[in-house]
Amino acid sequence: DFIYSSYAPFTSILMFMNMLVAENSGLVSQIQIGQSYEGRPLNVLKFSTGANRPGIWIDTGIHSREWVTQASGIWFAKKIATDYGRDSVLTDILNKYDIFLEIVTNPDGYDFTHRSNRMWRKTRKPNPGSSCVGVDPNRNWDAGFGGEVLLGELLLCCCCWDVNGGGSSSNPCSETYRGPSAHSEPEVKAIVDFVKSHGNIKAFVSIHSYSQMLLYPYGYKSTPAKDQAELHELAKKAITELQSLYNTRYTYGSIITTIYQASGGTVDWTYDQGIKYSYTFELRDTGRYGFILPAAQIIPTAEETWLALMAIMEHTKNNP
Ligand code: 0X9
Ligand code: ZN
Repeated sequence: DFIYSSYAPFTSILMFMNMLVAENSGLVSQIQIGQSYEGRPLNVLKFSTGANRPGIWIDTGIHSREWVTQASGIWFAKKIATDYGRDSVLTDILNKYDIFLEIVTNPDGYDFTHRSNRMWRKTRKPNPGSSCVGVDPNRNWDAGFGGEVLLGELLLCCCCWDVNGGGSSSNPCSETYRGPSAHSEPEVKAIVDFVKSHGNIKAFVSIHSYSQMLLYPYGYKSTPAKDQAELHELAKKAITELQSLYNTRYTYGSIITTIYQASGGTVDWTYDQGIKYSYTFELRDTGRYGFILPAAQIIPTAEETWLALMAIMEHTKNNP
């Protein structure tokens, strides 16, 4: 059986997904929404108990080095398959909503972190005219793409905004390189096309590490989201649930006020598409181990995060 308490390479995760589908064929299926630059499948697990349901989306691993997120995604998949028909709250959610889970959202990067460079974050597409590889897939979305110049920056720094101002970089060698154009990365475009063609996604949760934060839009501008009050209250409830298990403390708030300005981010785009419950998690820890979180923390991290996800999904279900 699959070992949930260790970090698995890409091919083992593909085998895990195939097994989960084979063992739970009445509940779980697999959709390939596209392929990565290097040709790996972009597979999404679909948990569904009926036709024409609204959807809840969860992705992990869009930044490849954030290994606890892909590992938690695997645990969530098993948890959903196990709890359906046993846990009344999850059963109720799945009787009304489909859940879509993309575990390895940046497979080329993930494979690279296993083979060559454990700290690789970006995609693996070459950049013409540069020896540096890859785009930050969390700066590549069409939401304030390229960055909005804040008033303070305008006053203090009238010419440097294109270097890194506005929450992304134009330099292909930067870890926050936004890419040549919005949705230039196939890994991002595949999700964009999926969300648009589905047309009825009600919650979108994009999972990163680390910092122990639960964040909602916006990241590219300081204007509050129109649902800020509700998003804030729900974030508070979700982190309270999370903390109840192992006393892990989270901060929460909008991206720009809680972490930093980040433009072209995933959940800003989904929110502007009309998906009200758009959230980003930053899982454990707060910096002791950072991205290299010991494998002994995978299961506790997944367990506590699941409580927060359940709070978000239940609220989504109760507020159609
Ligand atoms: O910088 C990022 O992309 C995220 N932090 S991380 O350490 N995981 O790289 C935070 C960005 C906030 N989220 C969005 N803009 N969606
Ligand atoms: Zn990240």
